Amino acid sequence: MTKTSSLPALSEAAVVLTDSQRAEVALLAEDLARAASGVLDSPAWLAAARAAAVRLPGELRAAIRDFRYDAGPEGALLVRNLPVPADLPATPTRLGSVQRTATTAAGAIAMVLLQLGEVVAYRSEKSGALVQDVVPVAGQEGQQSNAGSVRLQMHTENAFHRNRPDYLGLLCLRGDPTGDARLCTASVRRALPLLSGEARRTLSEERFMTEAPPSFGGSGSVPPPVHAILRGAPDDPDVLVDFNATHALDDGGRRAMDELAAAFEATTHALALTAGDLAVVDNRLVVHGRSPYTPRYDGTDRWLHRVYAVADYRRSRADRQAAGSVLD
Ligand SMILES: O=C(O)CCC(=O)C(=O)O
Ligand SMILES: [Fe+2]
Repeated sequence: MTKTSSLPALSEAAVVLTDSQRAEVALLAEDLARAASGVLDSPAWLAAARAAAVRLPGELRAAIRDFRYDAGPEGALLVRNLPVPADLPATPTRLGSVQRTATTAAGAIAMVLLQLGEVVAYRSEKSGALVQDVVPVAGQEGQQSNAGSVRLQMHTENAFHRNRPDYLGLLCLRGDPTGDARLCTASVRRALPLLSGEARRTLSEERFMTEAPPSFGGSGSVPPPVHAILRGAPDDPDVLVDFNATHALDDGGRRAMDELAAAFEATTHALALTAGDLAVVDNRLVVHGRSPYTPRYDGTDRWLHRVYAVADYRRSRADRQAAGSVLD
């Protein structure tokens, strides 16, 4: 992957927990594993997780607070040395695998995301579980989904959804034993200066459509809404695009999307996550994807936990039944 020389590695700006901070997080997460009978998706467990989150080590809370204020030029925060059990079970191999019981790792990722906003899940995705597994699944190799292993195109998470997450956390429980799988992130703040004026203008116009995946019922007979890819402040816009699901309505739009793809390519960070690494992505500024790799499906494959958070919980209330955390 090409890189501009001025791009600092994400790992250079990482928050690396000391071993005593890691032990503090582990203690909080172990307490949390006993709360609400350890049932992750219950309101009582979430309440306990919110209470525990404010007791995370001060340096970590300060870093998250700064990131929430402004996610910086890279729009991503890497936290390393989080507690992940040494006696990890085999990597799940089933489609739609989720974490329903409160483990140390699940507690750790939930606490960090709860310091960024409120955690949410999607009823149509991974059965609405708050902590999801990202694992390769046999037979899904060619899918543009987290279960696939061909290159996963750069995307805004749940780009088609009006309540898409503001933040996405990916915690590595087990790294890819081949070392090939890399989480790719690219920030619109880095890509913008590489775009021509014409591309910027075109991408700021409502000349694009993003399809919902079949798991969300596709777009049915109603065409998806037309939208702009660059949104908000022209000098510091948000980005909304999925290079697999977003289509331009005309040739000019297609050319602008090609330019944007090249600008992201030139500014991509590719990170081989290892156990205890948590990548937090600001989903308004950053697109992410994954390099291709070769899973073995024998329990030793790459295994991530994924959690979503929104900055404004109230805004999605009409789409959350009984004030729960699952979005329709
Ligand atoms: O496997 C990865 O590194 C990223 C997968 C992904 O895009 C996701 O889980 O949302
Ligand atoms: Fe994703």
